[in-house]
Amino acid sequence: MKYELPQLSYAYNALEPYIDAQTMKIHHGKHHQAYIDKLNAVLEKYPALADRKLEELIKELPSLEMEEGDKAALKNNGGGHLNHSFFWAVMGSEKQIDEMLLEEIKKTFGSTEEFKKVFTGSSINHFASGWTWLARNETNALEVYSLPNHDSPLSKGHRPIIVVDLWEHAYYLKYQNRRAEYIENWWNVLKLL
Ligand code: MN3
Repeated sequence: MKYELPQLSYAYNALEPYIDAQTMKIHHGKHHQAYIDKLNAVLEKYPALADRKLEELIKELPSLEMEEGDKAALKNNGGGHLNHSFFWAVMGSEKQIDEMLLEEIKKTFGSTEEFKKVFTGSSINHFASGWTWLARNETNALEVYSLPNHDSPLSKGHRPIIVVDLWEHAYYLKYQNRRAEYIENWWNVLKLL
């Protein structure tokens, strides 16, 4: 199966002024597309994996029979595809508050504000490229952490709940080096909270 760029459920300018249309256009149309192209290229060499779910391939990566270079390509580009698809889906111009998640966040972190502080702190302190996640761990509890490159909580057996892209291509046009300002604004387009 060839992977294709998922359509966004909103226009490139829908997240303005917090995320600008130009950034969205390049991020979705160029960066995400490039990960998909490279993902398709590496999977073409392994017909036996063609029918497997990408989530499973990422989770089982260490045990897959692939050349190491191809494994790295699958991790980076498969992760790139999954992470971006997930990132687009948690954002929107209209809030769709998940009340149950909100309650659980309050129980786990004390308050929504405290959760945002923890999540923002993790994203600001993360060195170089990566993603900050709210994920459900193996005991079903909520955890906040950042992972490098295009690594995914799926590799740890965790389930992603919320994610923000920390790669400079996600914010550099509008915010340049000001990652903290990007994250602060990004909360406005996270539709779940
Ligand atoms: Mn990105």
